[in-house]
Amino acid sequence: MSRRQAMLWSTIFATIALLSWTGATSVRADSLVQMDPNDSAGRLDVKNLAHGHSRDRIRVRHVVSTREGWTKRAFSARGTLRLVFSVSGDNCAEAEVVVDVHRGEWRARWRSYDPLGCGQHDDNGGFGEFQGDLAIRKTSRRRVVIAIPRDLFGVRTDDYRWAVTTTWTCKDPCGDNAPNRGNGDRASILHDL
Ligand SMILES: [Ca+2]
Ligand SMILES: [Ca+2]
Repeated sequence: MSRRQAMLWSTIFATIALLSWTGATSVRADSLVQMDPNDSAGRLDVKNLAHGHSRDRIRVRHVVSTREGWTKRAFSARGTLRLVFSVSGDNCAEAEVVVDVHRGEWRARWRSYDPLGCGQHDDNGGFGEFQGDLAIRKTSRRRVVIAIPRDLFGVRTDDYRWAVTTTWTCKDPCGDNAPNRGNGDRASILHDL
């Protein structure tokens, strides 16, 4: 096994261990680690994404890991982080989770996104009202875990996909889409709920 392969497996095992540790998530066949290349400047260059379930399967856990660390203060001033979701089978995002800092604490909120689908924005610019706060934990300088109740995904859970979009204010445009076949309007990691 090459050194690079060894490092990759080390990362995968570390993430699986994290999933097990953060709320007793079971490692199941429908858990996944999706790597993303070093393809962005700024501190929110995504290294890998992971998902899994809570033991009771009520919540779906999403883990975003970056190559560099980021503090709450720096993120507030310079960063954005969004998870986008498609549950309608068209691979176009129609919901998102927006991460921010509110009153000094991490916050993650769900809202509908482009509900008419595939870029057909409604009178609200495509965004619905935020629906409550989700469970979010910054488990290290480089990693955040967000748990989403399955109920939010609706009844069509056979084609649930997600992706992550980040931005970071820096000299040149900074930001990342992960995986690279996803972007702000597409969600391409298939997750069997
Ligand atoms: Ca990346
Ligand atoms: Ca990327």
